[in-house]
Amino acid sequence: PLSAQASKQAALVAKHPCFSKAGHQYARIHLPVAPACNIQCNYCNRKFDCSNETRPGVVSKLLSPAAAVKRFVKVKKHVPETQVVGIAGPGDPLANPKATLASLKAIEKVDTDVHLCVSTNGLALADQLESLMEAGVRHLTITINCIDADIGQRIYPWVYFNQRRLRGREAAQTLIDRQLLGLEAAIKAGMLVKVNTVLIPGINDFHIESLAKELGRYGAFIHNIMPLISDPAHGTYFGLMGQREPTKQELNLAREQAGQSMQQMTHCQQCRADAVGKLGQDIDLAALENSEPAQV
Ligand code: CLF
Ligand code: SF4
Repeated sequence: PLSAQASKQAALVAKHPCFSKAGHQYARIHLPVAPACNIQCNYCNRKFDCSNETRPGVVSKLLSPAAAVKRFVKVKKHVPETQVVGIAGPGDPLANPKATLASLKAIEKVDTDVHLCVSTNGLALADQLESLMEAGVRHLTITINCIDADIGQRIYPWVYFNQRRLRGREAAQTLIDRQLLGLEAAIKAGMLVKVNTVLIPGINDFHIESLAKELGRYGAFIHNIMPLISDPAHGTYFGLMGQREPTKQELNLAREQAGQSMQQMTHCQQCRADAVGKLGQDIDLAALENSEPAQV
């Protein structure tokens, strides 16, 4: 028989398309309510969506919390399988705590069944965890690309923390410390935590195995290793620096190495911050928005 904790976890996993392949018949909606970010990643171009969770290259239109709830109500009517509401950008949800929390709370009011999900770089997580728990968030993603500041300083040019813009090793160490603090606290609080890692050849590929070991030690639920998208056409810093993307073989190898200590997610679609629908079967929002107005 499952323990109370384990059966609670199983229920959380079953209806989430990202946390288990079995959840593929369910859909998610991302609410693009969070424009600002508190760090800079070399794989991000702030003109586009957050590469935390999103493929760069397409701008998503920001929504106010009120407009976001209207969109949810409309989408839920057309796609009743919508079981998860996620906030994943286009910046960092926790760098926009007002809009993020207002949206989550408003969703709870119109639908108490839907699962709330947040994706963050983790810098502000320890400070925001209580509010997230209070809002009913139980699914969390933290993007952790390394736990070594020498590697981190090649990924993050700056981190804005405690009213100071940090650079170099100090920036990376601060981010890593905050990510691990937040990871530990979130797991302790009972959240189901996924960790996303962007695989960057020559930068963190040799470090994935030890990273995964540490994530396993902390008790993270699942690990999602995503290939870097560095097409210069997207204008990311890595693209401009000539950083290449990993090959399929390199991605498989990293997943195999990390798989020794962490359950691997291999069906990620690197969604936009305004993605809607089942994974890999995104819905045409424009067509939906032009249909009849939502009743709220
Ligand atoms: Fe969205 Fe992310 Fe929640 Fe899923 S996406 S906030 S955990 S509801 Fe999923 Fe999309 Fe991959 Fe993210 S397929 S990019 S892992
Ligand atoms: Fe861009 Fe996301 Fe990194 Fe912020 S955390 S810089 S939005 S990829």
